Parts: sequence; structure tokens; C-alpha cells
Amino acid sequence: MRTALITGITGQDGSHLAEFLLDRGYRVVGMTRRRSGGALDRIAAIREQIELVEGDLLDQTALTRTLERVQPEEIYNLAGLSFVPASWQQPVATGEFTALGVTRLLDAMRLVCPTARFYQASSSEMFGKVRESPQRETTPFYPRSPYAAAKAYAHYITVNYRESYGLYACSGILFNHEGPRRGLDFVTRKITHTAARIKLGLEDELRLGNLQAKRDWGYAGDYVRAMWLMLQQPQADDFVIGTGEAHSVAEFVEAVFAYLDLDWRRYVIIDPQLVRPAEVDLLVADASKARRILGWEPEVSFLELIHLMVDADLALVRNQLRTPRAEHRSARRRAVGVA
Ligand code: NAP
Ligand code: F7E
Repeated sequence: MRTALITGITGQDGSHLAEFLLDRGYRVVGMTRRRSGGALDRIAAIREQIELVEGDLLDQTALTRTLERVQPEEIYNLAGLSFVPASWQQPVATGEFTALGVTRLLDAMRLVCPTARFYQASSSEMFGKVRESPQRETTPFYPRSPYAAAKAYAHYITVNYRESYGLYACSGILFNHEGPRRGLDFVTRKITHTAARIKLGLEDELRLGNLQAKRDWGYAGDYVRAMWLMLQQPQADDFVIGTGEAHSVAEFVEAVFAYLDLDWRRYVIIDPQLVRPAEVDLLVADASKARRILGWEPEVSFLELIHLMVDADLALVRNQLRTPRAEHRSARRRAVGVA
């Protein structure tokens, strides 16, 4: 039985990846940070099948001890602050976790389990103010937020540890990927969740920032397969993962409201406070290297993703309406745990 350690297991990707690896017979260990109360909604359905260890990307000793205890063959580093606007509010913390945290983890791996395989959750945000379109592995980076700058550092330190110490360390440059487990702050989920509430008469407006920004949106379940494939190759390498299709936020809104048979113009309000200090206007992937070497293809289309998310949010909100307040939490847990 192979052992995988996942940092950020309580997040969207961590929960999908844990399920994917359990299906393949892995022993799955998740590293979580210390909290006063549990927020394990996304992994509630698999809680009995996984192990959790406490650890922190800020603490070198804790990371070393975690690796000594777990002895993983595969390490997936998904933990970090992932909401871009929050990185302007917490630029130093972003650098500590998202940038230096990766060095700490790689260094612990180098000393404790140098033959393990390492996956770093890099991001298309590193391309920022894009130098070419579509973006591929060789496209230069132009980060536009503290988040993106920290991810660029993390990307290069991963490449550097591979080249300096011969570690099997890969950087997956993933474009936006979504689904019913996406946090409510991210634009796709904000739209599908608020639109579901509007449809059910619970809300009458949706406040958004820049509707013109374009993203390459895929389904998170497809993207965790790519992470795993990267760690099964004869040689470690870096890969761009995305669908190759760009859509604007406005197109996403229109498709969601059309699916719900609503006119989006009646509900959407542009709120200048939601516009970012520096925007990334267009991201679109050239994932041909991943197709060629990993045999990876996305399976869920743009419209299928939207329908999947809207259906899940309608079910979630209906459930909340039916469930007495004290039970909302467990209803939500069931909803995010099955989608
Ligand atoms: P997510 O749902 O926000 O999950 C982030 C995970 O990181 C959670 O488990 C969270 O733990 C943990 N975390 C957050 N802040 C932390 C901190 N300061 N210290 C330790 N752990 C912390 O994000 P996701 O969508 O699954 O993304 C996973 C990774 O891929 C992230 O590194 C993200 O930046 C990167 N990425 C995501 C996308 C995307 O489109 N989803 C694209 C490219 C790259 P708690 O539950 O304790 O908060
Ligand atoms: O914004 C625009 C916003 O927050 C997408 C993270 O997973 O993907 C994600 O980062 C676009 C931006 O994701 C609102 O200005 C308009 O142009 O959903 P988002 P993101 O910033 O692209 C990358 C690949 C990651 O690595 C990140 O971890 O939508 N937008 N109005 C809005 N965005 C939000 N959040 N809220 C709005 O009201």
C-alpha cells in the first residue's frame, strides 16, 4: 500500500485528491493546521478512511517530524491561502505559507525521505499580465498579486530542489478549477450559490467586480487526476493543466442565470470595491504537454461544470430551507461531501 501525504486536505482540491487516492488503494494522511474547532466538512464522508496529523507550514520541526512519522511515498503540497484578494490584506503571511512554506517542506523531504515524490500546487496566476496566449510551461511569469508572487517563488524553489538535489519534485501549473466544494468567495461559486438563493427567493442581488476578466475554468475532480499522473512518470517535470477555453465572468453569469431561467441583468450589481488593485485580464491554457506526456484530458465541459455547480447549490439551499437551523451544518456537510 502506497502512502500519500496531503497538505491542505480540508480544501477543495485536497478533498477530491484524497478520494481519488483512496480509490486507488493508497493510505492517505492529511496534514491540518491546529484549530480551536474542526472545519472538516469537505472530508466528512471519508474521515474514517484517512489519517490526520497536525502540522504547520511555518514550523520546520513539525514538518520534519510529520515526514518521519508518516514516511510518505508521495507528498502533495496543496496548503495555503488560495483567495487572491486576501493576499493583499495579508501579504507577509501569504509569503510565509505559500512561498517559504514550500522551501521548509522540500528541505524536510530532502533530509527525511529524499526518494519520495513531491507535487507543488502552482498556479496560472503566475502568468498574470500575460506575455503570450495561450500560456504554456515556457511562458514567462508576470505576477500581479502577493499571492502570485509567492506562488512564483514556490514554483522556482521546487524546480531548484529538483535540479540541485535530484529530488522528484513537480510543479503543476493549474488554471482555475471549480466545483460544488469551491469556497463561497471565489467568483464561480459566489455566482452559482447566490443565483440559487435568488431562484429560491432568498436574495435579490448579486454584487460582482470586473465582469470582463477571462478565465480558463475546469472541474476540480479532473485536475486532481493530473496531479497524481505527474507523480507517476519516469522523470519529474512541470505541467500546465487547463481546458484551453477562456470565458469571461459575464459569460459565466449569463450561463448560470439562463440555466435557472432568470434574466441576470435584473440582479447583477457592479461593486467597485470588488475590483482588484491589479487585475489579471485573461488566462487560457495550452495544456498540450500534459496531453502528450500524461495522457491527461479534462472530462467536464464549461456548461457541464456550471450545471453541476448550480444543481449542487440548489440542493444545498433547499436542504437548508427544510432543515432546522441547528441541523444546517450537518446538511451542508452532507452536500459538500457527496458532490
Ligand atoms: P482551498 O479550498 O482554499 O484549500 C486550501 C487549503 O489550504 C485548506 O485545506 C486550508 O486549510 C489550507 N490553508 C489555508 N491557509 C493556510 C495556512 N495559512 N496554513 C496552512 N494551511 C492553510 O484551495 P484549493 O482550491 O483546494 O487549492 C489548493 C491549492 O492549489 C492551493 O495552494 C491553491 O493556491 C492552489 N491552486 C488552486 C487553484 C484553483 O483554481 N482551485 C488553481 C491553481 C492553484 P483550512 O481548512 O484550515 O483553512
Ligand atoms: O476570480 C473576477 C476577479 O477569485 C476570478 C484561485 O483558486 O484561481 C483562483 O484565483 C475572476 C477575477 O479566482 C468578482 O476579478 C469579478 O478576475 O474566482 P476568483 P482567481 O483570482 O482567478 C487561480 C488559478 C488560483 O491559483 C487561486 O488560488 O473573477 N471577479 N467579480 C470576482 N472574483 C471574486 N472572487 N469575487 C467577485 O465578486
